[in-house]
Amino acid sequence: MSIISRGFRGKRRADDDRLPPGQYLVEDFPVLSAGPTPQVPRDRWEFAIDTEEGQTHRWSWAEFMALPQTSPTVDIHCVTKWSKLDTTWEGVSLDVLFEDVESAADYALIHSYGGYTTNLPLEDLLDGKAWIVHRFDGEDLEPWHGGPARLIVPHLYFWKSAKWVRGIRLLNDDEPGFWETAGYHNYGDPWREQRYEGD
Ligand SMILES: Nc1nc2c(c(=O)[nH]1)N[C@H]1C(S)=C(S)[C@@H](COP(=O)(O)O)O[C@H]1N2
Ligand SMILES: [Mo]
Repeated sequence: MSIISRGFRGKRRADDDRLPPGQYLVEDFPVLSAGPTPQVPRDRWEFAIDTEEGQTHRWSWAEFMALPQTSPTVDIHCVTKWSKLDTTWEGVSLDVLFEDVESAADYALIHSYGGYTTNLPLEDLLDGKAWIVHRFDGEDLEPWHGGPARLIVPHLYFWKSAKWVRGIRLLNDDEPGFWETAGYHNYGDPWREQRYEGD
């Protein structure tokens, strides 16, 4: 066995540990959108969190950009089976956005410009697990990847990472979103291969 092939296998093994069951690695960045790309000018962009008690917390683009920014590096896993390692983003942790939000809700329904929705337990957005990002790989987020800003929740299948995010509604009772209504798994943990309802 040559040194080169041993080195290659060594790297493959390391990456394989980071690959959930049934996934393959890609180097490019595929685009998956259920509809046309909404055009959202930054001066009309706003983001809102609505609580189950009817309180609204709102940010303009300028207010959002003035919040503390972080640069997560994460692996992402699409239910169509591609995974991409070490993607680098810049944006605001949901922990920052939820700092002044009082809520006893257990569930969140994410809303996007263009009408897309996706649901998840509120706790999956908190404690350093999710961000609203506006830059990818050192550049402003391209419109087809969700710019001006998108959610990323990398520990769940990538359909939970709503592009063109507009707001979050907090709910006492879970409400399925776009793909969850269409037969995809309600939670979508890639490590437990929760692709479809019943998995
Ligand atoms: N608003 C919106 N967000 C979305 C989608 C969509 O169609 N609309 N597709 C989801 C799916 S299925 C995936 S895999 C990722 C794709 O993100 P990308 O196009 O940047 O790769 O976005 C998710 N977020
Ligand atoms: Mo996807």
